[in-house]
Amino acid sequence: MAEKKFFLTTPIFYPNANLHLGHAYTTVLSDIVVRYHRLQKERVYFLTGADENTQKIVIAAREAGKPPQKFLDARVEGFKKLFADLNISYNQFIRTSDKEVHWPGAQKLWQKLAEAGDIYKKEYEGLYCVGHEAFLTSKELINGKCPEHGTSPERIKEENYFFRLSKYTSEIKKRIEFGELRVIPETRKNEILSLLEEGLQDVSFSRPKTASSIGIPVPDDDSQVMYVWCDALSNYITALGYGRDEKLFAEFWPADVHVIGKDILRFHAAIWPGMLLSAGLPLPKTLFVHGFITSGGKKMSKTLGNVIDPTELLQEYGTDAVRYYLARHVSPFEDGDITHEGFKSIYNGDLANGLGNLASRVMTLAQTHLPGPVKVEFVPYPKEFTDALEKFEVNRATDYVWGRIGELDKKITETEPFKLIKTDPEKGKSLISDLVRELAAVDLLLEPILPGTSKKIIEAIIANKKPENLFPRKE
Ligand code: ME8
Repeated sequence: MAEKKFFLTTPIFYPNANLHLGHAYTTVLSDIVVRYHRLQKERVYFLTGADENTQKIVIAAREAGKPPQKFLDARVEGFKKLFADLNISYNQFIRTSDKEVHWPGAQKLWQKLAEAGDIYKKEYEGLYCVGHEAFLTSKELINGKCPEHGTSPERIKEENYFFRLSKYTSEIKKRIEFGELRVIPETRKNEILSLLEEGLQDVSFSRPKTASSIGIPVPDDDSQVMYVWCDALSNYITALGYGRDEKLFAEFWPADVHVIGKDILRFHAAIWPGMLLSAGLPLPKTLFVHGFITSGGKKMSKTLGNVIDPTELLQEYGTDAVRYYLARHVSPFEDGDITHEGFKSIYNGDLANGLGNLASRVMTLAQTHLPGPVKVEFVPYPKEFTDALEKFEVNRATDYVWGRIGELDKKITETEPFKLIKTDPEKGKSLISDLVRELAAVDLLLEPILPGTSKKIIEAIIANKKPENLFPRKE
């Protein structure tokens, strides 16, 4: 049988600001899942990137006193640096400003929608929120302001192209209801189904081109540029060569999973399937929708000054400490809170005293008492662990690993190998060899979650030597 393919995407992030811990969460969760699928010997493609053709960039670049493209390049370098520091194993980083990689496919997709009769011109008046990059209804405003961004939307009256999304309401609803397009978790599925119940409105899909606007020209009409969400969503197929060189597209589309946050569910579960249906393309198999990380009980925001910068945590604690925290202590389904104090106490408890101490205890015993390295064998992953990862529940998978760490710690305390080795050296050695084998089995489970640490531990086992201090205690 041909090996299974697995195509996973993250959202493409806006480079108007630096990435914060929320963006890191989406990306680390995705990375753990793809690493697991690679270890299952599947053919994996992992896509991430930057969403650049947005009005936010024009504004941010102007504030920074830089030309937009220079501004974008610097920000994208920052994204890539962060992803390298988080050990993110993406196959491709797409930039929607890339005229060779992204634009031909975005324009081809537009043409498909037009050929299907789903694009039409209309005079439109509405309230546009740049923060959302979307029109809001007056019902959504509080005191005339967008409740999420705290800004007054612009009243815009212009002629735009519209996408006939309303036409696809019942088809999308059916696909989601019957699980052909799975929306996980159930609460998000219900949320989108009730939205579909009300019926979808057609959406404005272009904006008039102005002197300062950036964006992909609408095919056959240079006076308009594509609406940023129409442009951005198409990245999931243009990255694979749609409209350019369709080899990867044929191999990997449809996506096995789009990982997204709850804020962009509507775009991914309504507009995107609508576009694909209109173009006659298969729908993604799964949308995995995670909750939000809050800081001190509040949404992270520049104005509140409570944004948690992953770079600071990485400098202080290292790559795998940040991966560990995000993997285990943030629930993928609910909003989760993080504070600096909480991070430190978990670091000391679970990593310094937990995993780090265990690896050091076992390998000190092995180095002192065994004549050479213990031969370790591959142990298949237990079902509890694979089940959790198949469902994207990296927190449960990590709980399982820490359960095993606790058991191994307990076994050392109960069997007292440091005493046994004196009273009965043969039995003592055999016990220590067992402990090394069990450490190796735990280490294998760590590979997708903490790849750097996992490598250090297996190298120590192979060399029969105590590893360097993996997680120094923080006072
Ligand atoms: O929406 N907690 O980009 P974006 C958890 N460009 N995750 C969070 C988060 C938080 N507090 N804040 C952000 C866009 N995220 C569009 C997407 S896709 C075709 C276009 C994560 O930079 C989460 O994944 O605003 C959320 O969906 C995404 O960042 C939004 O990133």
